[in-house]
Amino acid sequence: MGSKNDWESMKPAAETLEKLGVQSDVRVISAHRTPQRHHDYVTTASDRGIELFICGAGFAAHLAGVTAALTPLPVLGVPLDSSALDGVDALLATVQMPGGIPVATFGIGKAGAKNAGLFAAAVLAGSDESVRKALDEYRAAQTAAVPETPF
Ligand code: RP5
Repeated sequence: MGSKNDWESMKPAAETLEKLGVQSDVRVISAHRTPQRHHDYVTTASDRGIELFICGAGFAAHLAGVTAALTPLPVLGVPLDSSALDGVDALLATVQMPGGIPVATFGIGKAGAKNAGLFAAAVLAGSDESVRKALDEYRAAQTAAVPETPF
């Protein structure tokens, strides 16, 4: 995420991954203010066993796009509502990638972060049976929690 203040919005991604038994490495890395940290972290990620990135940023959110420029690994972008434009600026910056450098973009804020966690797990489930099982159980529990009537 681009700043420490983004953690509140991005927490649902980490919590969802933890619930599904997927290990994550949470970092504050700014595309604009810590470009060298960003470059070093992303370009050495494969060697550390990282399989994909979830990037949350607000304002002119370049974190996900620049991450995608530095790695062939999947990049999931979560636009955050930290500016006067309530995240619409970050949404457009994240989703409107030029052809050739894809960023899978989610909704603004906490719901987007949660879905990014679920989507990341779905990607990993293709090659990890325990994650697939955890996702099945998550869905079953979610369904069971929906009452048939509001009374
Ligand atoms: C912060 O500026 C935001 O919440 C956002 O993530 C960030 C963008 O960070 P930079 O990458 O531009 O430093 O206030």
